[in-house]
Amino acid sequence: MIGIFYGLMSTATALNKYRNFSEWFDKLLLEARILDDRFPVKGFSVYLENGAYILRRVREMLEKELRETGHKEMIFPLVTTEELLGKEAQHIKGFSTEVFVIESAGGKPLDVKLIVRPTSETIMYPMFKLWIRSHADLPLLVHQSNMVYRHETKATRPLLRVREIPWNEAHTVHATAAEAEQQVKKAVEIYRKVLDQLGLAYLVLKRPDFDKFPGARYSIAFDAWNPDGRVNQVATVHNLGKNFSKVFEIEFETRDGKRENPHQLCYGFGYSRVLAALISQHGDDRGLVLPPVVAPLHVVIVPIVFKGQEESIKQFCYGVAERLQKFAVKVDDREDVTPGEKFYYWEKLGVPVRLEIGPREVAENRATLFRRDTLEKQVVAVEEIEKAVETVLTSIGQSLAERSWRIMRQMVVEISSIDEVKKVISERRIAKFDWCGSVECAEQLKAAAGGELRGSRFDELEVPSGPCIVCGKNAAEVVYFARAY
Ligand code: PR8
Repeated sequence: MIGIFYGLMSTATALNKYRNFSEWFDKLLLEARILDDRFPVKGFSVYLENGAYILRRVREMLEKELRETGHKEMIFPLVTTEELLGKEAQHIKGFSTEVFVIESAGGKPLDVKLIVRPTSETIMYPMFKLWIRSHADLPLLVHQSNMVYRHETKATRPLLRVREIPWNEAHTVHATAAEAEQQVKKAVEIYRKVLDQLGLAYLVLKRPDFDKFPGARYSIAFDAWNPDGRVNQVATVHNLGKNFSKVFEIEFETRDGKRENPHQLCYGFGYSRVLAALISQHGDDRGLVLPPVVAPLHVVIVPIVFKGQEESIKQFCYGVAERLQKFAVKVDDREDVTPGEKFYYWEKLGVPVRLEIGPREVAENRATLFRRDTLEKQVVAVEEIEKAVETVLTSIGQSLAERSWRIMRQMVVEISSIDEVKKVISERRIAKFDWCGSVECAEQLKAAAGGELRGSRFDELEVPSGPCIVCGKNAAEVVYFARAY
């Protein structure tokens, strides 16, 4: 099975994303100007120009969806306090070991220690208490893109597990449980829409009870596949029920004059993890392969100059660039770099389309068009260049998505015994099986196979066909099991 993935290798000597994922990923981050992880504080890194650009594009795409579905953008403070963080018992339990605390300022101890937000429930909800009075104030839908800070105890990994986390967090408040349930579905659709535009493939899973967000009633998560078989949780949607509204004393007057605590949701979209998924799902041994929607540059034109014709070829290239103004286009006319080196450089950066133009193309009024995803070339007449580029960019977006979903399906293996789970995990894939729902069975599997029970499909009903593969008792659900970041 792994052969299917290895089959995608393009060169024998290059680092391979399936075989040497970590080295491939780390090297590419720096070489493709995504991120420099050498900042001397663990878990904190520098986003270089391409990484920052892609993050901004993804953020714009998500914020557009949030805006259009009625979420208001606000900006809340960076800090909370021990008292606020401690209000919800499970929440403090989940985060107390991970928070950064500011204990002094100006050389003097602070009277009230400040806690740098690990997430903003305890910062927003005291304000929601002030703002919400009656059913007319509901629903309240708020979001912000920001950085949150968690002193992660698991090994940090660039983009995938960081301590300074760029994300979007949305928080909503509803009058009824049914409306809150509806909002869970809407939030899932918003995230799905953005991830689909990026061509990413993922499983939408309802996490088992023992793995829900601290303080939530239940949690839904998007697990994107990664070439090393460890899933990458790119986003989550949590139904908080009344857990927080009770302790933060958020109340509203119902239509019939009663006072009630509202229902709440919070959901988060991890920008750095989405960036990691874009790189690792679409990239290949030559470097990044970017979906056009996030590519800083769509088309690079490389003149193949011959002695005596330098000027005419360059001029021709600029003429072609002129016709491609609606795209992000660049003529790479550096003189001290060979065309081969330019190809290598722009392929590494994942530019979706390259146009090669030499004396022959000039003579025939054509360009040779190379597409980064399939590495195929075609010859295009200059008069048709704009349309051809447009068609190829659309096709790249679609075929990247198709390829990602194909690999996602290939990675999941249905199995019926503990031994098979071990085998599937050691082959860097995702196991799917029937489970009784008990924590003991999940723990036994974790100890045996080294992965985690990620939950059951939220978006599709899957009914068990046999007993629990661990204890042999009646199975309650069909679950997915994988190693995870
Ligand atoms: C919440 N509260 O906090 P969540 N490195 C990279 N990405 C991360 C990391 C990390 N260390 N930790 C989390 N993420 C809720 C919802 C407000 C918003 C990303 O939820 O703890 C992951 O993609 O599940 C994760 O799914 C998302 O943030 C939300 O974090």
